[in-house]
Amino acid sequence: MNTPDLAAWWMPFTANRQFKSQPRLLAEARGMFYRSADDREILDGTAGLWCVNAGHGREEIADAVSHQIRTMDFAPAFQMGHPIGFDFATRLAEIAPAGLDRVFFTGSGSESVDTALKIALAYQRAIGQGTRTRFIGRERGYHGVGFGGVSVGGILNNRRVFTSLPGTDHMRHTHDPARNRFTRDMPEHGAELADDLERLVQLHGAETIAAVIVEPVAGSTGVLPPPKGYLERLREIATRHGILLIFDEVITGFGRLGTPFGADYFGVTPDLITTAKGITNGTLPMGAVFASRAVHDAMMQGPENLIELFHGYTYSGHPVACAAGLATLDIYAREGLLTRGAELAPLWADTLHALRDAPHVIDVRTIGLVGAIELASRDGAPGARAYDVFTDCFRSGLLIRVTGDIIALSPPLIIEPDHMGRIAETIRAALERAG
Ligand code: PXG
Ligand code: PLP
Repeated sequence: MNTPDLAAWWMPFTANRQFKSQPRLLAEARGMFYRSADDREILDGTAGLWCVNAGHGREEIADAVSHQIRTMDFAPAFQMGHPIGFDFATRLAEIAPAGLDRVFFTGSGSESVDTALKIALAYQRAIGQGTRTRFIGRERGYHGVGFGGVSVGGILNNRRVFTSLPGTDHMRHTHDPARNRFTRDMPEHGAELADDLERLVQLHGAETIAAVIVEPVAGSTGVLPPPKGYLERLREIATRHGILLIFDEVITGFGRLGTPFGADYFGVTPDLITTAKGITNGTLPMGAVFASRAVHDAMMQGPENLIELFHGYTYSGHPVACAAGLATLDIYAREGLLTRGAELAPLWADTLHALRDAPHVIDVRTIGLVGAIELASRDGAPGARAYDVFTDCFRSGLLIRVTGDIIALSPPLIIEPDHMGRIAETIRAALERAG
């Protein structure tokens, strides 16, 4: 392998100096596998970064992208339009949870979150509720890295250096290992934690709160499925107080739980849904916010010659990303991938829960085709053990994600049972070596 010069790329969410002293480089990808730059096969246990839901190297997407670049590489979407953008929005609306069929395009999950927060403010003002400017997030929430997303997010390291938007507050997270250890699907205990929204209403006044944002299943902070009844309760409290409910489905969207969206899985309908990642199978950067008719239509009231929402990105509805997205939706439909996770979830859960007796394992959580294996931390060195397991797995031919001492798994939705076995065996062997 010709190692590239590593100096210039200041890498994201990476310990740059440590990484560059011992780089892990991926060079090719096909189906369930990467190939490392030193020519080893690496099983993809993370769908890239929770995004390559249909598996790697899909020819149909490559062809659609190539064709679109040749046909029309870019077109502005401010006071202009292009058919493929409308076609893609229509197709997305068809698979969206009922009623959430108005689509605003962005370029990433972080942009989707900022967009949804801004729509919430604009909507509240449009209906004469302009005092509602506050946002409620949740501890251990991840909503990307824009200032809006960081402010409603609940991850200390993502927040401490950066100033937050004023007027944000947080509910408690729902992770309660003492009561809910080794659960499959939704934990039994914790629905009452949704009452934190009621508490914050009592503290700040409902008339100051525009929206509450949560991930239906917190992903990046270690796979935290919602307790039974929690999301229903949150919905009820938000509705009662005129607060918009935003589901951040950047991870749970596009089949991850075995339903098209998390809203479908849990049977709870939010007012806005943020998405990205799987929308193009990770091939091109894109995101979308799905808005309810009520939110959308409330914004379509003033004089028709005025722009209703002063917001948008150069790349909103990028035609090449739309082409990738349409080809992706075709694959999802043809191969039944938006619901395949439901068939595979029981075996996936069995496979991961069988690791409960492996060294250092203190919890296993599974839902849909997501899983987490939580490890006891080494004394005085949080995260060190999981990092060792991560590098060991990579050497042994498996890509996993770790956050703190939690291993997070989210394989492509084309996974087969033998891949699951290989994931579990590789992790077990790494845990046995992990000290
Ligand atoms: N919301 C949620 C729920 C996410 O998971 C974002 C917003 C931001 O999306 P962008 O496209 O701006 O990154 C995300 C992204 C991890 C990991 O290791 C998770 C994400 C991104 C990178 C790493 O868990 N999620
Ligand atoms: N900064 C400058 C100077 C710009 O002109 C623009 C867009 O025109 C932006 C930032 C925003 O870029 P984007 O629309 O890709 O988010």
